[in-house]
Amino acid sequence: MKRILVTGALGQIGSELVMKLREVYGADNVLATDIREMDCDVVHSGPFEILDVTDKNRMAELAKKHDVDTIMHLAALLSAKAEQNPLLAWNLNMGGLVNALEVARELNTQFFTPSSIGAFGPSTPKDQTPQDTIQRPNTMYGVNKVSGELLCDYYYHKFDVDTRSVRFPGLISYVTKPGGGTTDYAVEMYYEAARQQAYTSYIKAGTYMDMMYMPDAIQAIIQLMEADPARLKHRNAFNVSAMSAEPEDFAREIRKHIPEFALSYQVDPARQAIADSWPNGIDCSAAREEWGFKPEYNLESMTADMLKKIK
Ligand code: AKB
Repeated sequence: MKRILVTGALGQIGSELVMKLREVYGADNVLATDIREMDCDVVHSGPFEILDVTDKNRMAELAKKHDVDTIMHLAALLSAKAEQNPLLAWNLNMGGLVNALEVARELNTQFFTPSSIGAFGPSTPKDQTPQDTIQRPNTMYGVNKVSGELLCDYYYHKFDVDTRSVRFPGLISYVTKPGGGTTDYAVEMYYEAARQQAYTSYIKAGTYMDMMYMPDAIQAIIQLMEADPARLKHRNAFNVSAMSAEPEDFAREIRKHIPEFALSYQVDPARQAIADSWPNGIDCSAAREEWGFKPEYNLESMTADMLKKIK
């Protein structure tokens, strides 16, 4: 049985991951932490503590107090927000990560932190982007993610910390909205389709990016952390994705449920530039071969479920 500390537990991934982890490992075995407190299931269904991830002493104190053997470090600024405030992103994303890795090293815990398709850049092959390839991102978020992947590998090789990670694509969820990302348009489109049958996209038509439904993302984290380490040739981080899609693909699928749905465009150059620097679609064969990654939802089944749940 694991005892897990989750940082950024009230964020887009955390709010669903914590609930699933509590179901699998028992509510008392999953300590949720975040910089703020909210009136929600994560706070009420098990242990919760306030934690600013730049405060390493407090993180270590909580990890010891709750006797954790696994750290899942999620607290981070997303791509668009990071571009608006690069220094804050560096301090939070890298400062938080190195603190969490240090606590993992001191307490000899297992460690997970998400990387992203943002770890790729304009010189990366755009289609079927390989697991091992050029990573020269031109965004602060991307710089953080590549540095994070290297740092996690370093802690694995140098200190024997059992670090594991995935490169998440845009994550679609009806529970908690993302904030400050580039792929957020897809989530917004579903909400606006349900609310007013229309959406204005800040990403232009024809811009393909990888996407995945949140239940598959949560399942991937649990599966990777439970995987037999002897099978892992890679660690930080595995390509994972369930679909490559552009705005018109979402609109077409939504119209099967809401025929009058109208999609228009008002492109945001800052977020479009980030999207243009990312792959169209990544190759996930290493994740499939090394730990059995197998997403359940495609664009069609995800859209049907999203619209049903939002309504
Ligand atoms: C973002 O858009 O910043 C994130 C990501 C792909 O990492 N959703």
